[in-house]
Order: sequence, then C-alpha cells, then structure tokens
Amino acid sequence: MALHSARDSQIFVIGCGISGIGAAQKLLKHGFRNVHIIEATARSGGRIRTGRLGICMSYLFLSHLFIFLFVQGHNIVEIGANWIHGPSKENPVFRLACDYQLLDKESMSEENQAIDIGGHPLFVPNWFTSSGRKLGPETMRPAVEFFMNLLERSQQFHDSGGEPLPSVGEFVKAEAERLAPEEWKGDQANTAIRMAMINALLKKECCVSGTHTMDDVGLGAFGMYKTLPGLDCTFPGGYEGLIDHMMKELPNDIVLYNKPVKCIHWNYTKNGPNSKEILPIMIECVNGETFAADHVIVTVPLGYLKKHQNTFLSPSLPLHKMHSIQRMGFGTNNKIFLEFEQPFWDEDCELIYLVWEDETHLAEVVSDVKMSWIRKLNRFTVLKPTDRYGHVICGWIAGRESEYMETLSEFEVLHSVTQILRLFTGNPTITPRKLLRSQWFHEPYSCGSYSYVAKGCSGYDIDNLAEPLPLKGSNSKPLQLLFAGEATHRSFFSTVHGALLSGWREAERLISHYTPASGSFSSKL
Ligand code: 6YU
Repeated sequence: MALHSARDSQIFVIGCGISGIGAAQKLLKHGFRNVHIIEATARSGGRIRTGRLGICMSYLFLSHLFIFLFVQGHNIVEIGANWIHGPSKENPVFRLACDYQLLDKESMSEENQAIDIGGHPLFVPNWFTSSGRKLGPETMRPAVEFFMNLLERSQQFHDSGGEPLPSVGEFVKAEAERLAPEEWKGDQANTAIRMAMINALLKKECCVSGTHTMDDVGLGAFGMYKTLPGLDCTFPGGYEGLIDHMMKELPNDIVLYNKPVKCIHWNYTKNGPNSKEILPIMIECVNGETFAADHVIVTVPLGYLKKHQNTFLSPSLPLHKMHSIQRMGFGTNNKIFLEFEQPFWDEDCELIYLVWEDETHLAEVVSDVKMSWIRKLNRFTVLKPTDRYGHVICGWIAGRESEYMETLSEFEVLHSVTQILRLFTGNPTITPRKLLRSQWFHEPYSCGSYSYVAKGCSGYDIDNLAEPLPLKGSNSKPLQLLFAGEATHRSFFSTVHGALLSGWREAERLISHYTPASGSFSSKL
C-alpha cells in the first residue's frame, strides 16, 4: 500500500456538530489539507441549535413583487444545549466563548469561575402543587437537602465500588423510604408532601441524565461524570454563535451539507475502474454519491448508532463494540417554551417546580403514558434576564412521555400545559401566548438527546465506543475509523465540552499517527 503524507491523506469527518467541527479545525491547523465534513442536514451545530420563539411573518406588496419580510421575535431560545456546564479555565467551551467574546462580564468574572457547587446550581425556586398550593421554604428545603444528600451518596460508589443496588433510582428510593420517617419524625404532617417532592426531584434527574427513569442509570458508574468549577452560564446571543465563530475559521467549502451517509465501507479493497490508488474506506451516501478516504472520524450521535448499527458500517462493528453501543444509555430530554403576557411566578424566581400531591409513593415512571404524559413535565426554568427574553419559561420533560409528547400537535401540547398550569397555580385564567417545543427523539439524525451510563455499564463501554478500527494487531491499514462525539468521553459525556474534547482527541490521534519527516508529515507505517 502506498505511503501517504499527512497533507495528502483524505480525511472525512461524519457529522458537523461541535465534535466534528473541533476535529476538522485541529487537523487543518496541523497541516492536513484534505479534510472534509459530511453532514446529513442543511446546517452545522447538531445538538447546539438556537431558535426564536414566535417568528412572525408579514408580506409586503411592492411593484409587482412579493417581498417576504421576516420580522423575528426578540426572544432567543436554545432548542438543544443550554448552558456551559462548569465555565472556568479547564472548560474548552468556556475558553473559546471568552476568546470569541460571546459571554457577558459576570459569566467571565473570576468570582463566577471559582464557584464550585458540583453541577447543581442553586436556582431560586417556586414550588406549586396539584391542589393549587404554593409551598413555603419550611416545607420544601428539608426535602431538597435530603434528596441532594442521597444524590451525592449515589455518586460515591464510583471510587469505592460495592454498590448496594444496580441503579441510582432504586438506591435513592430505597434510602428515601428507609430514612425519611426518622428524618422528618418531628414534622409528620409534611412527610407525604415531601415524598411527592422527592418524586418531582427524581423526574428532574431524569431530565438531567436524559433517561426515562433513574432506575435505568447505573449506580456504580453514576460518579464517572465529572463537574468543573464555575457557575453555569448561557450565551446572551445564543449557543449557535459559538458554532458560527468556529465555522468562520474553516474553509468555506469544507462541509458537504444535505448528504446523509448511508454506509461506511472500511477495509475496502475493491479498486474503482479509474482509480490509481486504493484507499481503505468508501463512504456511501443516501443519494448514491461515494467518497474514498484514508481516515473517517465518525461523530454521529450514539442514538443514531444504536438505531443503524447493523447497516451504518460494513463490515459490521466488532461484537464488543456493538454490545457497548447497546448497553450504553441514550435518552430523550425535551423542552417546552412558553411565553406569557405577565409572569405568574415571583420576581426573583428562577425555577418553577410542579408537585403532584397524590404521588407520595416513590415511582417517577408514569403508568399510562398517553393519558398521563403531562405528569412527567416536572419543572420550568425562568429565562433571565426578562428584558432579554420577555416572560418566557422553559418546561422540561424526559423519557417515553417526552417521546409521546413529540407526536402530539402543538395545539394539543399547549392545551395540556395550560390546564396543568391553571391547576397548579389555582389561577383559571393563565394563558400562554406562544409555545415552542423540541422533538429530539424524532430528529432522524439525533434519535434522542444525549447519553448516560446505563445500568450494567462501566467506563469500559465508553472506551469501547471510542476505540478506533481496525483493532490493534490487525494487518489492515490502521486508524481507518475513529470515533468521537459526546458519548465517547469518559468524564464529560452528555455535554458540549465533552463533545469538543472528544473531537480534539481523535484529531490528536491522527496527528500523532503521522510523524514529521523532512519538513512534511508521513505515515508511521
Ligand atoms: C451542554 C447543556 N443541554 C439539552 C438538549 C440536548 C442536548 N446538551 P451532534 O449531535 O451535535 O453532531 C452530530 C452530527 O452528526 C449532527 O449534525 C447530525 O446531523 C450528523 N449526522 C448524524 N447522522 C448522520 C449521517 N448518517 N450522515 C451525516 N451526518 C450525520 N450540553 O454542555 N450543556 O446545557 C446541554 C442539552 C435538549 C439535545 C444538551 C447539553 C448536550 C450537547 O448538546 C451535546 O452533548 C453536544 O452538542 C453533542 O455534540 P456532538 O458533536 O457529539 O453531536 C451525574 C450525571 C449525569 C450526566 N449528565 C449530566 C447532564 C449534563 C448534560 N446536560 C444537558 C442539559 C442541557 C439542557
């Protein structure tokens, strides 16, 4: 097989999310010239997507021409990633956002960077219950502290091992049932409502982990996820601004848009009629186009791989890699944005919780998804500052109920959410004036929101996902397929910074595969 210089080698990145963009950027900076990104959709950014709530369209008729004037609503909303989790020096997304001057002063301050609260920002809450009550701090604080303590304990088995139960959900529920009577024995009148609050908090954790139930999240691996210091912050102009800036640093024609990849043929030995050189990979797109490559960095979401693992690669993946893809969790977390004329929440409120008073038995799974999906909608974040966003709240819903919500019309969702808000606030006139919801499960190139370490999984499953092909020891050309994307990062899976670091990691793998020789790179083999 011919020796390739790095500059000549044909590299394709599949997917133009932040991991793919990061990988391409690093390779180009290191002198690789033939780098392309193949993207299924018409846009860059993948699960980083900024939208606007309520685009109004008006038509102007002018000299026989229709001019469509799009007047955009002022409120930016994040359909996908929301925050920089742990915005401090160690976080590469934070560093880039600072370099591109995309954050406000407060988010960049040393003070904010130093705050270390283990990934649990202390938002000012309002708690509403299904009988139209608003709970006071004396009722809610003990339940929140109790729950946070159980969650912290759930994270400790990663280092120590010997987890008593297989999942976080089973552990938290068992410990809550065991300890609550003693914990609140002086205040029995509030025990039932506090158990219902714990149910609401479990539903919230389903959103954080992107899972249907915390019973699916592995207790032993829960602590693998690492948090960074810094008070989570947002992008005032939208997360997609980060993507726009990164894309500006790449050549204009680097991305081949609207080209879903159907199958990556690796260890591909057939020679085309006119090709002088055999490249080991042939990328086949859905539209029939093909591309020959030396190396492919696969960054498609784990959800997509799970759904298409039998057809996306030929030959298929080795069994241990397939099993890890099946074992790892990938779930749905959706958002429902609502805009109001006037707020129904307190001025300082940042988070609105909904507590079902009849849910005193601990089980965060809703039994009848179609009838009761709305019960899984557990909280709303209030978008701040108000002068930037208007009176907008963002509802969170995870799991199969969330997937079912995606199948309903916007009108049906609006109707159900309005009924719920009226019930919980005791105010029969509350009426949202705009709604926008995400539908991540039905996005054909995401197939859900993000990954989690499922029951029975360990860090080795993530390592298996990230392992390049062919496997070490094979006689075939090395590093044909490399794997990046959020689900391949051991400590920061499910985040934007994890995705970016994984793209850089795979670019580095290729860079160190080619060593400098007489002023240019050449392959080690
Ligand atoms: C973060 C946050 N955040 C909310 C919601 C979502 C996500 N995340 P991409 O998918 O971006 O790119 C792949 C590309 O491949 C894509 O463009 C496809 O079109 C393309 N493709 C697919 N198939 C193809 C084919 N066949 N051919 C060609 N192209 C193809 N992260 O840091 N802060 O606030 C949130 C949130 C609703 C959906 C998030 C957040 C996750 C990030 O968005 C996500 O990780 C990255 O954008 C992924 O980038 P990528 O390049 O890998 O893939 C203890 C413990 C618990 C652990 N969890 C802690 C929770 C932390 C996560 N929190 C998330 C919360 C929110 C609100």
